[in-house]
Amino acid sequence: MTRLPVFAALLAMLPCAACAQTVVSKGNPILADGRFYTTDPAPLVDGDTLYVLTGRDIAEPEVNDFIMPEWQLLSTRDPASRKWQHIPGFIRPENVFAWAEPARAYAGQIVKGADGRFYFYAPVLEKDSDAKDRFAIGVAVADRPTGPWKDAHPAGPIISQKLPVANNIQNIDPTVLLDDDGRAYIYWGTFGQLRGMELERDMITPTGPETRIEGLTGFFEAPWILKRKGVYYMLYAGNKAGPDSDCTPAVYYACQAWGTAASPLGPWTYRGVALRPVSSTTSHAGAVEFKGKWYMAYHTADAMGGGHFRRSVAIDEMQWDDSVSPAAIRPVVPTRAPQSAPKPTRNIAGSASAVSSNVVPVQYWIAALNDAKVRANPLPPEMWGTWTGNNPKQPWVEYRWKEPVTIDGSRVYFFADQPAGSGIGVAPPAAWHLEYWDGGWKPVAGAGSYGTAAGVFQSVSFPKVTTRCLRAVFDASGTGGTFAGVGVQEWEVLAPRPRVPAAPGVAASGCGKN
Ligand code: FUB
Repeated sequence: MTRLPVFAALLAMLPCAACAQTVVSKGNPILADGRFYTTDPAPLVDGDTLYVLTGRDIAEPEVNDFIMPEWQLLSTRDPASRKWQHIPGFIRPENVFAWAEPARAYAGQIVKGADGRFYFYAPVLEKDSDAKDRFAIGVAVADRPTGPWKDAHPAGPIISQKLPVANNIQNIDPTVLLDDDGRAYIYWGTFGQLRGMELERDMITPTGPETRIEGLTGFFEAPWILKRKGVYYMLYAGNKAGPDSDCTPAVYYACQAWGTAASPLGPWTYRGVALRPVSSTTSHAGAVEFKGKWYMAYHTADAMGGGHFRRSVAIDEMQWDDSVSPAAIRPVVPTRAPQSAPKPTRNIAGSASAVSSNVVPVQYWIAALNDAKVRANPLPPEMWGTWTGNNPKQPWVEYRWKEPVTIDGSRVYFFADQPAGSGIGVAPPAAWHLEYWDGGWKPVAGAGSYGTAAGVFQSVSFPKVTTRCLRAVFDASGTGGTFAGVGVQEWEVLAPRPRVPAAPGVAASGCGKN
């Protein structure tokens, strides 16, 4: 061991209350200036303080990966005051668990035990394991939420692909309930696999059996267990996707869904959606009662420079509907810190509603067309696309405005994972053009040549037209009746002069028949 890890390990043994920095937040996300991204919130109430354990994303903006070296701690005595204590660098996996690798400090939870001590359930990578997936769940213990923390089970994890029984899932996202009768239950899992198991009263030792939890429709990951008025509630990231889904239109995104059970290991019943999809593709939440009010903490991509892998914790009140049985979680209304006024722009696409010729496959999201975001390394829902494996020859997208608009330009940003001319994958279109509605669809005259290369904006300008509906029509690339998909990250429509953007469009009726 070199000196540095010894020093870091010694630091981990010190209580970290002294490392706290005071932050006065402007609203959600709590830490919004992009210096510290906070993820995977796990709230905990102890006495007069609300703690929120969080992870930390440090991925560069174009990196699509969870680069998460450590956990952080936020705490407040009054969320309405917006005054928080922030302990960055709170715990690192390798400083507490000798058997763990640095990094991948995924979603954990701190729970107060019946003995008054605090138990930290942490998914970490096991250093020396030949398991196919080395994620495993360790438990650390402390006398205070701020630590110092020590491994409560130094022999290694309590759950892995080998323990307490063999499983082939990714063992992450633990959540633990200490029931009123002193029995404790742990739930964990991701990629649609949810497990539950009783723990001994020591909060550490699995008693088994490891149970598959079924009945929670669309379960993807991030379970959060809570009990209220004798009913067990499970919040979770659900990704049941589709145009008519109550959860999410695009499969990469998730809602916070919830279900209930009359006993801790089920059977469970799906009940509904507690939080609509947020701006990050992952949705991870925890809910607690604090000083007579319920709060849901969740993460979003809303901080400065934020993204799907640069997430930040927000907190809002969560209300119950006690007029029904079991009591229902009312959908949480997300709030944001006041935002500065939008800058004037010629792009009026944001005030239109978008439709397309295709039934949009669930990996894409048509809302990406006019979200004013272009990314170097987009995920599929950051674009509209047609790829299904059997791709249309001439798809189109259409903007509809509530009132006629006068326009004289447009810009399209194509996505491609195949070269021009390809008939497979997603390729730049062979050609495209604009049509506007004027009692019938008419090609926009005088637009000159339409560029097709992907990865840059392709601009056209043309003499003014006034219309309520505009289409971009694409000739898909390909030969012999086999066509590549078309992908568009952003489609802008330009008015002659900049103006303050109007509010996002409400779906207006179409102009033509289809
Ligand atoms: O932060 C890493 C992973 O992303 C968590 O474990 C999941 O719940 C999701 O939020």
